[in-house]
Amino acid sequence: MPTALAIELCGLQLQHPVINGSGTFDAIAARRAYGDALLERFPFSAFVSKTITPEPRAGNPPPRLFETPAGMINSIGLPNKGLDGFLASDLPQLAELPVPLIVSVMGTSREQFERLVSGVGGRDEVAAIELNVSCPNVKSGLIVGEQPEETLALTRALRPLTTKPLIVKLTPNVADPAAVARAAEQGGADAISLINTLKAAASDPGTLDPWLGAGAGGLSGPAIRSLALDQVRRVAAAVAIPVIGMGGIESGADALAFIAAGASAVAVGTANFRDPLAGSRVRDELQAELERRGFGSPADLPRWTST
Ligand code: RRO
Repeated sequence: MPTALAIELCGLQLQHPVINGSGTFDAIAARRAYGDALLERFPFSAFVSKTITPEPRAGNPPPRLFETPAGMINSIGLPNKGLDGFLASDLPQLAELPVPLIVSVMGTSREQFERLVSGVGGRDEVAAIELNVSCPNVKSGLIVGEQPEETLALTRALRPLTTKPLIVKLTPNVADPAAVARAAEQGGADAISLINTLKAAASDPGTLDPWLGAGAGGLSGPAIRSLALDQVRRVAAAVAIPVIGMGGIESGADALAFIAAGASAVAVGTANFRDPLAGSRVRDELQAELERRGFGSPADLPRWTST
């Protein structure tokens, strides 16, 4: 019997466990490039938007990218149209995607987060909200997610503002991500996603100055996969809510490892830049892997956390 990949993730019915990492797939540009073919073969079972902020932002000065061995450093700096621009221009287009929409939001204060969650949470087109408390490229972007007490207070304050599922996106740049995850769960989060990028820097080989315009950025790709797997393992063992695992996932075997480590769903990020259909390939390979091992569904896979 073929493996059934469908899962339920904090109330969302998903056709398979593979979604995208926020900011790694521009669905609006992809629709322009591929037309309705994108909708017919959409690579992910839910779409996570690029993070938005209350006001428009231009982003960081260039250069914004650096290729590393087995990875990439980004210093994008959250360019976006702001909440009003997003609701007016991006949301109607993202609502045409054939999968549930998760909107990623980031504020630099509790009030800003409240504005974002109220603004986005009231829209029928939005299935869930991801709270980005882990951006390495904006001053104060990391502060909440580095401290369990701050994460608890923020999640608690936002929880009553919406009935939509709240997913808290964690930074790997802390000693104890499980403590932050527990705080988010205690504050009322419905799921945890991790990892965001690791703080990193690159040197211009000629001048030896910092390569990135902002001085430093966040590392992603296969270079961080083992670290991500360990953090997913630790967080999944610490909370009862579902965990969305990501960090350098490029194949069905990678996805399977994250699920075995305790993830309920996985996200493909950096791999999308090289291959916009990476998500579909990971899904197909995951299905083949599960079938080869005789599992009827991802939930049947024994978890590290249950051993
Ligand atoms: O826009 C970015 O520079 C960015 C964000 Br918001 C994030 O959460 N993680 C990242 O690596 N880059």
